[in-house]
Amino acid sequence: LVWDPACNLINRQGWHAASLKTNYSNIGPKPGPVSISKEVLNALRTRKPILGLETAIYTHGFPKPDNHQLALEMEAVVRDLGVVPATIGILDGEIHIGMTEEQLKRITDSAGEPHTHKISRRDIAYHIASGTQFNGGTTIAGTILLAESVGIRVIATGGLGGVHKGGENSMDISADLTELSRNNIAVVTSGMKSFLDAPRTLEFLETQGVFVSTFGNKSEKVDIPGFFSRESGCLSPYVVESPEEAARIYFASERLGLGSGSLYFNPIPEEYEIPKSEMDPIIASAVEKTSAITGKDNTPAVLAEILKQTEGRSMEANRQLVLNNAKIGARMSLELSRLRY
Ligand code: PSU
Ligand code: MN
Repeated sequence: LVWDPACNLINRQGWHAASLKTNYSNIGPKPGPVSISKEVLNALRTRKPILGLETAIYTHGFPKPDNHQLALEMEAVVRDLGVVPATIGILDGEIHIGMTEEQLKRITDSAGEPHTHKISRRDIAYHIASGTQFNGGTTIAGTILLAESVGIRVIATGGLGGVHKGGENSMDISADLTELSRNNIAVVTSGMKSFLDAPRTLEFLETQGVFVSTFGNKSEKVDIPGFFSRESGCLSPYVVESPEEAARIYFASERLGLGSGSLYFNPIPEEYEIPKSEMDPIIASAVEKTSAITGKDNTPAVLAEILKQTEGRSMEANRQLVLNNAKIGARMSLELSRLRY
């Protein structure tokens, strides 16, 4: 990141980003596609801790109007801990890093509309080149790459994409995994649902050099979590005991210049857990019913079917775990600031 004389932020790719559009005349002939909110820009300048937040969960995970409520709550829990939230997504063809309340309302309101798309790495350029046509909820992959491009290093999310069951034939492997491997970033998530192939996902992440850990007690064997349930039947390669320890691990990777990311699985709080034995048949049936839907539409279709089959019960679990992840991510970001400066 460099600062031009007009105090605007320019990232490695040469995008410039300004919160004040009137400043564009000072920094180049054309405005860039990234708009950083005043609050986030100020936090970057003054080295305040920031936490990046994804938006695919609002556009393709949670139904209206709960998605809007959740977006507000996510920002509130982060702010309560003294960290600046940076909700990341696309509105009217423009990338936003940090959204105002009005912008959060607009992106959550546009969930389910035909011009609101799910955005991963491969989708971004098209949606920016198409003028003001599209809104976009960024997946973990999309959020990682945009956060990293402006220097945001910790993001909190709900569920991670992975290698789909039968992925050895279909080759359906979420770009979340490759994006984790190519950016120096720390991601907090509550695991992947059992419609994914957890062992193959772990193998893939190992090959890609991604550090994988789960919050828990080092003296016990700890599973990577299964999203709605704390167990997955699959042991976590590493166990970390606190957000502060997680921040130290991430900070070491940054100082080493590894250039690859790290994952911190945070199991759903016990009181909100839906047992694996209860979720597994529902998920199996959801996968079966949506098997004809391929590509990027598959994950949202499975999620919608699970919501239907749990009669909305999965939603409260999802809400609680993602809010908890925001808290843990915020504490990591606080500690990272302390370690760095
Ligand atoms: N799993 C969930 N909830 C979600 C997602 C996955 O339980 O909201 C979203 C996340 O944004 C994740 C994306 O990054 O789906 C993965 O999609 P795909 O499998 O198409 O890569
Ligand atoms: Mn996929």
